[in-house]
Amino acid sequence: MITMEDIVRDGHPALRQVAKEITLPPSEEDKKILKSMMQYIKNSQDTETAQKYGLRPGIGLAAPQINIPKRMFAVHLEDDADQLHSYALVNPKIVSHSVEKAYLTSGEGCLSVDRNIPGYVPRYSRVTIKAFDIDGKPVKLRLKGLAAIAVQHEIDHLNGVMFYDYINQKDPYFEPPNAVPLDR
Ligand code: K1U
Ligand code: NI
Repeated sequence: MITMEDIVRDGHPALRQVAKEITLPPSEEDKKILKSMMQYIKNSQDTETAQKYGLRPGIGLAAPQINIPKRMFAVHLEDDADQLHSYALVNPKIVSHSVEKAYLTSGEGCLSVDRNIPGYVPRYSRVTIKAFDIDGKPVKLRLKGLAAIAVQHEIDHLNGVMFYDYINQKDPYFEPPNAVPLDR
């Protein structure tokens, strides 16, 4: 079971590396890791389990965050329309995106960052993702809102990019041009 002790923190080199593509179909070992990543997120969203094991709640987790330099991540969240987005994906690629951008008015957090970093993080409003599921089957997703933002945050982890890289240093609450605010 993954706990906070397995999650590397800001400053660890694993968070700044470009992760490697996974050989398809995913090996039993890679499947086991990806399943345990999804289980972490589910456990962290369960108040009792999170408290019992000291898990910080999250909506996503990428393999580099547990010091595994491979291109896979899990996302598990309910959007504002109460739609569940639960994805465990391998070798994801953003194949197209909107011109319009979006940002969470509450900013973003990260399980690998132990402090609050204020500011707007501009993301694409809508993305189309091509990836493979845990069994190696191709998947195509069209996402918007929080799900689109979470998936971009996780794909960034696969490329060694952190959410705060996008925050305007001079004015963290500078409204990004052509971007719509999203309340969570
Ligand atoms: O990748 C990570 O570090 C997880 C991170 C993902 C994320 C945060 C904010 C915007 C997009 C993606 C988190 O899950 S931080 C915790 C969080 O945002 C949250 C936790 C519980 C309920 C709701 C949100
Ligand atoms: Ni993160």
